[in-house]
Order: sequence, then C-alpha cells, then structure tokens
Amino acid sequence: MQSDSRDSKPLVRSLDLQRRAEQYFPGGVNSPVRAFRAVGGNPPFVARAEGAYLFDAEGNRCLDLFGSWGPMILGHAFPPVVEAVREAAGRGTSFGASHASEANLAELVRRCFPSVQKMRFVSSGTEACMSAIRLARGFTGRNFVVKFEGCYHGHADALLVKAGSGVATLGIPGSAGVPAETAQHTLALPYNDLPAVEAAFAAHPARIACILVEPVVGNAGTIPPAPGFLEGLRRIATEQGALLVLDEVMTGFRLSLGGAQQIYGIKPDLTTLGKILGGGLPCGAFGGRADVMDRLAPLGPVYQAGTLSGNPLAMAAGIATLAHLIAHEGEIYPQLERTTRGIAEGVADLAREAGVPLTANRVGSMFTWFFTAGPVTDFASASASDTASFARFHRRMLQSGVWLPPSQFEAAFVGAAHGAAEVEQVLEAARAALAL
Ligand code: HOZ
Repeated sequence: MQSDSRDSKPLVRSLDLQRRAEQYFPGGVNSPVRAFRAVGGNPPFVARAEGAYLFDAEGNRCLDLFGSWGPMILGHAFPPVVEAVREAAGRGTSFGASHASEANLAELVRRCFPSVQKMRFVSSGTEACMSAIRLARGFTGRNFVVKFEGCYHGHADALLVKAGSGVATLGIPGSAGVPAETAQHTLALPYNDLPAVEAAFAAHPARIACILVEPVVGNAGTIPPAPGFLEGLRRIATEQGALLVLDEVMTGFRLSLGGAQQIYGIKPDLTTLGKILGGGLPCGAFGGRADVMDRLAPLGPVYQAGTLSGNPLAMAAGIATLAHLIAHEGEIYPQLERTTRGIAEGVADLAREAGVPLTANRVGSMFTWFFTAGPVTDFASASASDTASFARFHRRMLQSGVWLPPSQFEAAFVGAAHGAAEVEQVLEAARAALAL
C-alpha cells in the first residue's frame, strides 16, 4: 500500500481490531466475504476513505477496486453527497412518514429507467428482490421462480439456491436454515442457456411467475449475457405470461444511466435497484409496470413495508449522486469505460506475457479477472478458475496497495475518481503479483 514505501505496513492494528470484532460478530464481520476466508491473510480495517482510496488502521493508502461492492461510482466522500447528507441530517434522520425527497429521487430514477413507471423504496437489494418476487407471484397467481446458477439476489430464503457471491465464495451448497419446502419453487438454471429456460416452462406450464436475472452477472464474477440471451428471456416471459425481472442492483446507473436494460435494449416488467441508487447509504428499490406495482398494498393485496424505507438521508445521498451522474453523463461514462478497459485489459495483457491463464470479463466499469483460460460464460466455467492463484494474486496486490474484492466470485468496480495514475498503479502492482 502506498504510504512512504511501495509495500504496506504490516496490519498490526487491523489484526487487533479483527480479534476484538471476533468477540462480537461471527467471523468478526457483518457480511461474510469481508472476512477474507477465500483469499487468506487478515482484512485491513478501514479508518476512512476518499476518492479512489481507502485508508486503513495502519495509515496505509489502498487503491479501492471494489467500491463498497458497487455504490461508490463517484468515489468516496464525494463532496456534494457529503453535503447533501449533512444538510438532510440537520432536518431529521428518520420520519416514518412521507416527505418530498422520496418523489424527487423517484423522478430521477424514472428519468433514467423509463420502464420503471412506479416504484417503492426499500433499504437493501435483498429487500428489493424479495419484494419483487412476492409481487410477481401475487400478480400472476403462480408460485415458481426461474433464477440462474451463480446469480445472487440477496439472502432471502427462496433465492439462496445455487447462489453466487458469498455463497459461492464459501462453497456453501445451499444455506442451512432454508427449508426444502421454501426453495422447492425456485428453479435454478444455467446462465446463458435459453433451451434450459424453454424446458423449464415446458415442465411447469402456467406455473412460473417470473424470470429473475442479473442482466450482466456480477455475483459469480462478471459474466456478460450472450448475444440474444436477454432478448430470448423477454420473448419467453411474454409468450408464457410470466414477468421478466431484471436485477439491476449492481448494473443500475453503472453500465449506463439506464443500466443494462438501456445498453441491451430490453424492457423488463420489473426492475430491482440498490447500491448506486442510495449514493452509499442503505437504499434499494423495486419498480416497473404501473399495473403490476399497483397490486401492492395499500392499493392491492400484496403486502410490503419498512420503517426506514424512503429514509431522508438515503434519499438525499441518492438525489445528489443521480443528479451528478445525469449532469455529467457525457463525461463520466466514457471515462469509466476508458479507465476500466485500461485496468482490466492491461492486466490481461501482462498475464499473457507472464504465461498465466487469465480471462478478463468486463462490461463498462465492472470486471473480473478469472484465473482460467476461459471463456467464462456461466457459473460452471467461472468455477473452473484456479481460486488458489486468485488468492495469491489478491494478497500480492494488497501488499502493493491495490485492494481487490476478496473473492474470485465477485465483480471489481471502478469509479469516476480513478484516472490514468490509478491505471498505472494497478499495472505496476500486477506486474509484480503475476510472477506467480
Ligand atoms: N457479497 C456481497 C456483494 N455481492 C458483499 C457485501 C459486503 O460484504 O459488503
């Protein structure tokens, strides 16, 4: 890490903090992948963050390539966001009642996502996906849900089936505590496999409520949709009277202002959002067709609620973030594309020179270096990666001050605060780290 020397100071204070945390939290963490079990070594504790950098408890400065797992597209402590949150906090931190900023943020969301005619704010991506499938089931009167292996839609019981993210990282076959009865209506199919989707609908005629999909997978590492895959899902859902639900928690406002649905030209029935939506504060949303959304209570019979939904601080951070992205769309997205290409493809070139089998999958500013010759097109091919080599690479990069997501099965994220200097920093660190 960069303080005075190229290598980091040893994580003595972080280790103390980790031991203390282990007395209070299982594994010392509040979300499993943060424990670094898949890559080994001790997780640095963050003291503060600014722009493209995290500063750990030892005073090391680390280049952040996971961006709080997606939200930090404008960089850490982005001044307009900090100011908006400060101002909002002065007016009260939670009301449990309606206030004008909710519709102000909703207006920006609908401008970016025209398919989202109506929406509801929640506090996380998990809640957004869990609520979206309840709504799809309530609207269609059907029970089955199609999802894809390696896709992760939060930790609701019915969706923890062949899930990616931490479940894949820790090799958990299916979470303990999820009754088989709860998961029996979840059909997990291979991603990018339209015949498997056709076969599922043939096997369960008029019983599938929705197809839920990450339009670009981020939670098995980054996997782009094959040409025609998303179009095929749209066609099948329409033909079969099921809803198409795009989980854009990661891709929304990131791949473009209008997410993956804008770049691939797909109009879903429902969309789930999170991460960037809340500008780094806890916030999610699900929304889409007005006739579907109006089935929610208090207008309809599908129940969903939340004390902190539409929280004023989250609304303020989201408005400041989206307003900035909208105002600077023309500069920010091309810059993200350039910077991320430089990082992802630059390291892939170095790996080729070093004779290290590595596949760089990238869409816009999300990417993954899979330690396999590839191609990586679904969870099975992602799982062929050499996770021990990834772990070694991760530790070496961190030693040189570059903090990657601590799992082969998570996407890396680049933000607008990353520039040419950061591309160089990653390439220099990778040159050393790839001497595997
Ligand atoms: N597995 C989560 C992202 N896909 C990690 C969230 C976190 O640890 O903050």
